[in-house]
Amino acid sequence: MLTKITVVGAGNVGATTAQRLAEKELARTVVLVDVIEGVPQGKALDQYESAPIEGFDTRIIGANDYGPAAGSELVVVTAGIARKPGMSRDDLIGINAKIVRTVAENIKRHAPQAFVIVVSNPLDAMVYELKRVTGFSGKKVVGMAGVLDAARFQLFLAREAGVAVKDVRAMVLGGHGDTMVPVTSYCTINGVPVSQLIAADKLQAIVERTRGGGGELVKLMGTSAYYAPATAGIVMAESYLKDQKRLVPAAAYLDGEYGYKELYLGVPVVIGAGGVEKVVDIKLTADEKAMLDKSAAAVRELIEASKKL
Ligand code: NAI
Ligand code: 2OP
Repeated sequence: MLTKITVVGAGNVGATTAQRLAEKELARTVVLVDVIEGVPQGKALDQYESAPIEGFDTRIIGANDYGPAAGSELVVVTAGIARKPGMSRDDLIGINAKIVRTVAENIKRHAPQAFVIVVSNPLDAMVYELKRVTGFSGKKVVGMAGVLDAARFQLFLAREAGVAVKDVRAMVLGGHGDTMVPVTSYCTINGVPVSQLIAADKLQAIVERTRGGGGELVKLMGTSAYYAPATAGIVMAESYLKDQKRLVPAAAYLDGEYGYKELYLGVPVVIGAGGVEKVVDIKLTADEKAMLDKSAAAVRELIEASKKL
């Protein structure tokens, strides 16, 4: 159990994340920080009042400043606006780049030792921005997207194949956007290549649904997803704090791996007590590598655009 975890942004993803961190007793204290007066304090108190019922001893505090967050060992960044119907993740950049910069300065000042998981969109550009402003090493700053995208992929595959969700293993790499790369060559159902169990046209339809998975939910709810995103962030947090060394797809800082330099992109990584302990270089088919190149180019364009804001 960590002493203190801070979640920045007390909106849908942030509040859900704080609640799950507390219910799982992953820290002694969870701090929820947001700019809206009363909201982080209210949500924190409301969640804390569920402790006697749920039976957890983690304290939840809400704040509009970073005083209570001082010395946090883990910070999850969910601050920023979410998509509305008709918007792409990239449309958020003008507002979210400035928000993430402010958040980064505060993390640097108040939690300089923290491992940081960025969730805010457009994910790959925002995690790059957070690393740039904090000056933290790539091992200490990671972006959450691949775990979520892979979970969507796994669920759709399991439903199509008529098998248990937990028997499906799948990987989604690349940027968290329309160019993401669901890697079918590494997709198995308990070791059986998925191509043996699902017809090619059905598989392609599932790949497309996965790529549009975030948009599907925005269309239904009028805002973006938060239950599965919060759960995906928790998996990464737990791997860090329990030194589980989970191998998961995540937006990691690349310094030559996969042929890319000074870029954040979704790749398989090992997360343990050292943060992003390893970027795992896997072999891809020529088609998959071409899709990853295309995705990397789109992310780089977004990073350059965010630098100019
Ligand atoms: P939301 O609108 O419910 O919450 C965002 C919160 O951030 C608001 O409460 C707002 O007051 C707060 N905020 C704004 N500026 C801030 C600042 N400077 N410091 C602290 N807090 C600040 O949005 P939601 O649904 O929670 O989404 C948050 C972000 O996460 C969005 O950018 C969304 O696109 C992204 N997201 C990313 C996912 C991923 O897979 N990487 C999945 C789901 C959401
Ligand atoms: C998602 O994929 C909005 O990025 C978020 O649901």
